[in-house]
Amino acid sequence: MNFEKIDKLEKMDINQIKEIQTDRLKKIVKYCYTNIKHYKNLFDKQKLKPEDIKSLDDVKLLPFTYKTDLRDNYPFDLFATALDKVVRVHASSGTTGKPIVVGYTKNDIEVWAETVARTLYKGDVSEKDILQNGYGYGLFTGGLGIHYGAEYLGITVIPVSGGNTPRQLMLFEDFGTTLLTCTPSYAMLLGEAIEQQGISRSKLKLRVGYLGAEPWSDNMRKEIEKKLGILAIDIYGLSEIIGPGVAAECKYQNGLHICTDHFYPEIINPHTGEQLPEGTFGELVFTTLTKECSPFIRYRTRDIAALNYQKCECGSCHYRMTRVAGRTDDMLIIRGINVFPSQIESVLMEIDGVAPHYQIIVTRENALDELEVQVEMTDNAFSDEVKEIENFARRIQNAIEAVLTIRVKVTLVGPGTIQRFEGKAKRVIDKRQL
Ligand code: DLL
Repeated sequence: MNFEKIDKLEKMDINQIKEIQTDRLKKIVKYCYTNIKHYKNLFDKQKLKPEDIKSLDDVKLLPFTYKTDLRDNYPFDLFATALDKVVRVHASSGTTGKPIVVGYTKNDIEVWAETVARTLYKGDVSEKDILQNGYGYGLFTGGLGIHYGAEYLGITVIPVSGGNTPRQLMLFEDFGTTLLTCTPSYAMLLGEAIEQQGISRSKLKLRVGYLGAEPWSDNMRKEIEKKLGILAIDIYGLSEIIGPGVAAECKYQNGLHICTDHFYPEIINPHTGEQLPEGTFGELVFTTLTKECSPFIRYRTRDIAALNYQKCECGSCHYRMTRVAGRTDDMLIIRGINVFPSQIESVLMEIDGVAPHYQIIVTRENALDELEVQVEMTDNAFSDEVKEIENFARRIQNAIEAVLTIRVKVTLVGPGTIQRFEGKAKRVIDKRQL
């Protein structure tokens, strides 16, 4: 079902892609100007006319859209269509106050299903596959987004949502689940539960996991692949742009292919707004090229990544993004040094005896920032010998300090102590009053 269509979209050559992008860009700019007051005001202030946008290069003339614009226009003021054309809304909770809201027309839902289908397609799927969807159903885009994409390909969906781990394991065994979709932290938890229950992996048919919605490292990927016996594919998306379906790795696991005929990507310097060349890390910015209800021009994701324009081994010419290296707003500044939680995770995952669970705690004492990393030990590494534990903690501390170049305190905790997450993990607790 729809496989041929997806295959064609994924195998378009670069000239075809650029032609479609240029045509769609011109149309969406005019559409936003005509249908959304916020954009008309911005364009008028800048003395910019939709007709000034003639090529992809002209994207840099366009104004940015920020998360605060969505918050300021809560709930529906940025919608380009009347509510009677809107068939669904989703919302993503911000760290403060009201959520940000996005709407979908019938056509938007169709495009979304197609883009998620393109994500799933990358794992060599067929109608025979059975997908267990562990992303939360509800206002979060993960559950329903994946669901429609899987149905679009005729895959059997188990809409189990997140949580209730014993039931998840039962369904793996009884229904013969082949594809798993959930956050990487939940996949890890499921892998551990399988080990703890002594379920033999030969009894499971799990083959591919489509994991995303939160940052994770390559080392964590290896751990998950080993525990679940799957190919773990990194999938990326955000509610503002559509939800899941924005980008996904193929089986070569060498960057995430963006659906560039729907979402036009740029990397910019987050401080100056200037476009950055291929391969340079900066803030990822997207212009939606086809959305009807919630189109956005140059949306600032705050996610840090780089772009790769080269054709992939899998044959796709759609630009790839690296895995997300951090967020401009997740970056901790500790005693003046930029620290990304992902750097700490990478170090931890390379050390034997460390479980893939940790918590980063930042405090400020006498105007001095202190960074503490609580690290969970595996059963094997856990010891009653104080000296052994101290040596182990020092080894971890040295490894982290070598990467971050600042002092850290490492606290080792026993197996099963650090909080587990069924959805997105919260790894950083910043207690500073900044
Ligand atoms: O997390 C959409 C999604 C659902 C993606 C299911 C993948 C799978 P939001 O709740 O709006 O949407 O959160 C979006 O999550 O800006 C990133 O910071 C982060 N994020 C999403 N995917 C990844 C990933 C969904 N693969 C925000 N790696 C984004 C790192 C990710 N961060």
